[in-house]
Amino acid sequence: MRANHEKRLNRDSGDKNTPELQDSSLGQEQPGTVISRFGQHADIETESGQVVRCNIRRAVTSLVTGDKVIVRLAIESQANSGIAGIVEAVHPRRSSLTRPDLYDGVKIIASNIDQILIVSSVLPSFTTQIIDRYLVAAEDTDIPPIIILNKIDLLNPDEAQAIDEALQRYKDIGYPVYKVSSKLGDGIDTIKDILKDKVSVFAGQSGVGKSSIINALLPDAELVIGDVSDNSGLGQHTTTTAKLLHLPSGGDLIDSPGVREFALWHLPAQRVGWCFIEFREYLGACKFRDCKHGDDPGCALQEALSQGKISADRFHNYHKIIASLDEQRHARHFRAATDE
Ligand SMILES: Nc1nc2c(ncn2[C@@H]2O[C@H](COP(=O)(O)OP(=O)(O)O)[C@@H](O)[C@H]2O)c(=O)[nH]1
Ligand SMILES: [Mg+2]
Ligand SMILES: [Zn+2]
Repeated sequence: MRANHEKRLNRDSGDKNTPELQDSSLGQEQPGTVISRFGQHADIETESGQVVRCNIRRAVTSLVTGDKVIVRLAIESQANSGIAGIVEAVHPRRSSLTRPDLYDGVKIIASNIDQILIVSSVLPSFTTQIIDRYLVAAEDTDIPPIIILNKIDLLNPDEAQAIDEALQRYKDIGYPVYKVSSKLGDGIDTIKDILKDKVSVFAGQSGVGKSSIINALLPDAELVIGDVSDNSGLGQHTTTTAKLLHLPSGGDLIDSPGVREFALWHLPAQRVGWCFIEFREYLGACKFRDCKHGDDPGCALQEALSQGKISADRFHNYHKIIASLDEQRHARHFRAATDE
């Protein structure tokens, strides 16, 4: 099957293994993009902009929103099935977003994403710890993150200064930072520019204003209102149908509650350290290979901290994240055990 899959990617015509659509009723292979995936079907957008509900070849073992595919459309519409084509093959992904799945480990929810916009705000209160958790999650996927501070209309001068200092630390290590108010419309044009020609996702804690920003970008807001919130903890029973949306101002958004709340779940401590991008140059330089970067002697990170080369806040958040991941892991083991 894999060989067939390869062949199809090379635009070869292959065998037939679906009863619903016979090759004789299918047109030429053509490129498409997965707009949305529903169980055994997917909505595929062709290059002409047509969106067609399709079956999926068995050889295509994984298909998610954002995937670039090869599709063949039915020549005659299939009476009463609503199925009008078949996904023949999927191109390798240049990036993918994952979420925790209690039994399967990693589950891919969307692909081919260019950037993650991490939204924060002053209400719920501004915390670098949550920003760092999202940054680590983004770095782990290798998708460049951008930090957005929303609700700047609510900032009082005292808060503003403390927050500016915190945000400057992110700029110093190379992250783009933007301040907006979806309420007043401040900065929304800048966000539109950032999104142009890219596939983006918004992520962030509930209440920071993700829906509000997306609604400001998408006048046709019906598409994004009415989120079903994910209350299932690890989310393995949630239907997270991520949807790819075209923005009128240019660029695409992949959105779903699962995408927005994509988060850090389990990473080995070493990987978390690597995901703090400014720590990278010190990793491996500690005296002990298994250095926990706590009070271990000869710790290169502690040294960098004492020289002011890394920020105390980021270092603190690193340890908080490691501690919380340990807790989470224990909780999950416990839950898995009691589920039996
Ligand atoms: N003052 C102010 N409130 C905002 C702004 N953006 C969103 N909100 C409010 O924040 C709350 C949460 O917004 P929502 O978009 O639902 O956040 P989400 O959970 O991240 O999608 C709502 O009451 C919004 O009206 C803003 O720029 N300024
Ligand atoms: Mg929302
Ligand atoms: Zn160390």
